[in-house]
Amino acid sequence: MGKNNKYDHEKIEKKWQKVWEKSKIFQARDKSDKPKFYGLIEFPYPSGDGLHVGHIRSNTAMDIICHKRRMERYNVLYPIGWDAFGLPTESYAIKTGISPEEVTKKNTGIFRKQLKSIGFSFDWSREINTTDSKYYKWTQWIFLQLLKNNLAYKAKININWCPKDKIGLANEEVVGGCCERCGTPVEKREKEQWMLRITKYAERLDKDLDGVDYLEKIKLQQRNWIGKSEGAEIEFEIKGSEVITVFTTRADTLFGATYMVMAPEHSFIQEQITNNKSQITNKSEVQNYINRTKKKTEIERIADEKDKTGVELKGIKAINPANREKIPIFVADYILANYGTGAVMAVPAHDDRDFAFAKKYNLPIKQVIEPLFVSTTGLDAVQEDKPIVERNAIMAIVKHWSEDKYIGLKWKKVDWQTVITGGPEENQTQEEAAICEIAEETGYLNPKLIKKLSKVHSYFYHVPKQVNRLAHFDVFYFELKDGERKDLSAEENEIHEVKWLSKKEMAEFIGPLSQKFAWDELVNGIQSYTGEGILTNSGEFDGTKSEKARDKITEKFGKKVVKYKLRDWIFSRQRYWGEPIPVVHCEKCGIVPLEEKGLPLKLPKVKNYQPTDTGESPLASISEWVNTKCPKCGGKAKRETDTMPNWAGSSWYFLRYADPENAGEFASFEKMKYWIPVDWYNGGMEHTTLHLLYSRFWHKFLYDLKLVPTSEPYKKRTAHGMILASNGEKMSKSRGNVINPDGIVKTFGADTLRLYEMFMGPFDQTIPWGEDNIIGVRRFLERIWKMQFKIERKEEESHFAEASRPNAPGGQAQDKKFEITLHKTIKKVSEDIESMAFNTAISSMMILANEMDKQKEISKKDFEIFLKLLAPFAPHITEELWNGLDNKNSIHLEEWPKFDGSKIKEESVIIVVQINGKVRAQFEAQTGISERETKEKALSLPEIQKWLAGGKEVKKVVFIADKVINFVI
Ligand code: ANZ
Ligand code: ZN
Repeated sequence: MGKNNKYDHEKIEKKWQKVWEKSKIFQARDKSDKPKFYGLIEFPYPSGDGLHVGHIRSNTAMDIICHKRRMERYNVLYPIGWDAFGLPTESYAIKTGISPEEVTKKNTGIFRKQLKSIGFSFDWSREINTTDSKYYKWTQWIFLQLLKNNLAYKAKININWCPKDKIGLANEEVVGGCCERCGTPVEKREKEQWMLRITKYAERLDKDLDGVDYLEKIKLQQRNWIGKSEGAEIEFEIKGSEVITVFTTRADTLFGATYMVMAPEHSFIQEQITNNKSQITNKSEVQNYINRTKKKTEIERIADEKDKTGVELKGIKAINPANREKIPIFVADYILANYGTGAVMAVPAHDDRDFAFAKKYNLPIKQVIEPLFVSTTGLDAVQEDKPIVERNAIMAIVKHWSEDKYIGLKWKKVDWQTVITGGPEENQTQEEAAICEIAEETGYLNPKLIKKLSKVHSYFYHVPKQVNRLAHFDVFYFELKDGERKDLSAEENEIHEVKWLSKKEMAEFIGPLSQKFAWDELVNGIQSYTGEGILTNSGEFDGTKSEKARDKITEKFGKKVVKYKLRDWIFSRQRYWGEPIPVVHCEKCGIVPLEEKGLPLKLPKVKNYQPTDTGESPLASISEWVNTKCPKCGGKAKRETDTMPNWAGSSWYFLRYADPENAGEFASFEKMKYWIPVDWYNGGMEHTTLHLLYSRFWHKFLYDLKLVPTSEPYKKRTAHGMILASNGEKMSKSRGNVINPDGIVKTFGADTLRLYEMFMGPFDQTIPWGEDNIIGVRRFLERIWKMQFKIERKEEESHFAEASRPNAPGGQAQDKKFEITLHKTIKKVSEDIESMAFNTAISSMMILANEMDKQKEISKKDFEIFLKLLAPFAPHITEELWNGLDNKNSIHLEEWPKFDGSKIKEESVIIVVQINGKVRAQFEAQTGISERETKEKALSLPEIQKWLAGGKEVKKVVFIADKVINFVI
């Protein structure tokens, strides 16, 4: 074998890229006996910057997974294409006069060449391009189906308008009130727009998340974006005019609604200020206020936490339906027009925003919920199966006669820190009971009642009595007149210690939540309480728990409703470089869809790509194209000149990969039945709200038409962390900090770059670019390269072969150790790839390489196993070395190594758990268990939890590996 001593990456990489392309080993088969695996990455936008290192990180990750699946004998689809409509291309065209088509062609050419130079195992035979009319024909076709099914409509709406880009922006494209692309402050403009009724799918888009395997944080983002909220609509009468419906999630607080607030855009207000008969006496003030709020963006309106503004509608009142009280009505911009009903009942005692507003405008604050604190953790957690015993009780906060200090009780037998509490004897008022308890528990004889605080309730498990206690506390604040004190009984002295504490110490000292609440109220005054509790000041509902009252009050005064924050999708742009919307406006027939057989409606050539100042698309100026005939009546008609947003093509591209050449359908059902759903989709967190939601919506719609086989497009979705520039900024051309991979590929090789990017840090974390360690990764590959000269070519020497032979002669201790390392590495790499822990997979291979290096000779089989593990990460060098070992077929078609579980069984150890140096528990664990795992496991033990009950803080952890963990509390 003519071995070359030098690791010539350039030669090797080019050579194998050619071989793979010719032998088509990475092409997916539409029919196969093998199970299928469809791995997907977000197809790139071919920008003028070229590929950047961020693309390589995410593409390599999915490439590794797809390589492993092929070696696990799956029929793998790993496709690539171009999401090529978009503003940067258009802006470039405006600047240079070069057509967007040409720009796109040039840019995709660059991207393609770059991607190929990295050696990704894409199935290049399925390459698609959203700007290809053979592709967008089907984007247009799907739009027509949406139109036919009443899911597309035109509406005049207020849109966010970027005056620089001259483009309407979706809410999500507005960041901090500015255009996401160029940073220009966004204005409001009323425009007629195409809309898609995604809201019709809100419930399913939310609910079906239960059945997919997305990262929890992605599900959460989707759920927050959809914003499902279950509540009630309640009608408030307005004397002499009409009824206003409010939306509330807290109907239980209805009796505490002391005023009403409406959004400035609410139709009632619009109507009242133009109506001559209206009783409002301060119309011009109201009108002025409305004009001022128009200038704010939605984000500013809700973000203005501190400074809530509003104006009362003087001369009219609303009636609270629960207690028939007349309450004032305000217009305020913290109420959004397009959420709920655009009007709310304000309950300052139990809502933070209303509280701030009420304070500012001096409005009544009426408490209707008394806090109820339920213990759910620790020894006193409520036990469902135990009886409930109710009891009236008192809580007393007591201040020193001359200092700013307060009494805290430190309990001696149990781990409690409290204020003074107790229960009344018969014939005793609550106040008398409190004075008695003070004397009994502390000996102080002369307390003076200063004030009563809010009543609180506490629900917990009473350990000595073995019942669930529901205690209703009256809370008193006393100041001692003097220090006169009787002696405490010996018995009492055994129970607790009396401590004098400063305000600051008290806040930290008090354990129970109900007592913390009382203390907080004393120190900071009454705040809004937004939690659950027990009703008060609410007529027949007094004493009812808030959750239950919510239903009962809704039943009596309103009706149950579900609301979503999700809005319909603004689906038009006044730009050139997008899919033309395939409809005409006929003078007689109105909006008429083009005939499906006439699709695609191609983008015409224009001379000028600049949008017009009236905000119309450049298409509007091509009269030969605009003026056309109506497909229905044959009369005069004008084409729609808006184009689709760049989210359109990406809403269904994964379907097209299943059947990219199909001219008769967007994809054949049979092929989709095989390939869909996507088994694993990885992409950026920045796309987990919009793109993911939009494509799930289109997919569900197509599913309803029975055109796709599943109701969800993606089985599994994960996300990568972004690569930032070395100074922590986002990489972008305008900042001039984009790292182009070409130079690195040339100097170090694609394999080094791939491996390096996967080794940089945890895959899901954002990471700044740095090249310091690239040389280390390169040296690792050079060491592997040199190992080929140490191969002992006798099959018997393989530890792997031995592993599968039960009676293998026992080797030396060194051999045994290597064998364990080998099998551990197989296990680690296999598992780490599945959890996308690529960096730790690589470090385990580095450890194995060290072990191999120590040996004088390496068996061929062992080396081959190692190469197979490394192959998905560094496909070229492994292929070359594999080939050098006289293997005929590609390493990438070999079988993925399996580990032998019996070889890696580890001894277990007993870990002792201490609290403040005293042994309190122990447990069994695997040798080498990490500090973090030890800590987690120890803290979860009930014997340990009980020592930490009542919010005890762990101050220090002492860890001796495989032996002891000690918590200092
Ligand atoms: C009375 C109330 C009492 C409320 C209380 C909360 C606490 P989510 O959970 O996000 O759906 N609200 C309703 N429509 C609104 C609008 N257009 N703009 C601003 N706020 C609006 O929020 C629902 C709650 O937000 C509703 O419940 C309402 O205030 C407010 F102790 O009604 B609530
Ligand atoms: Zn017509």
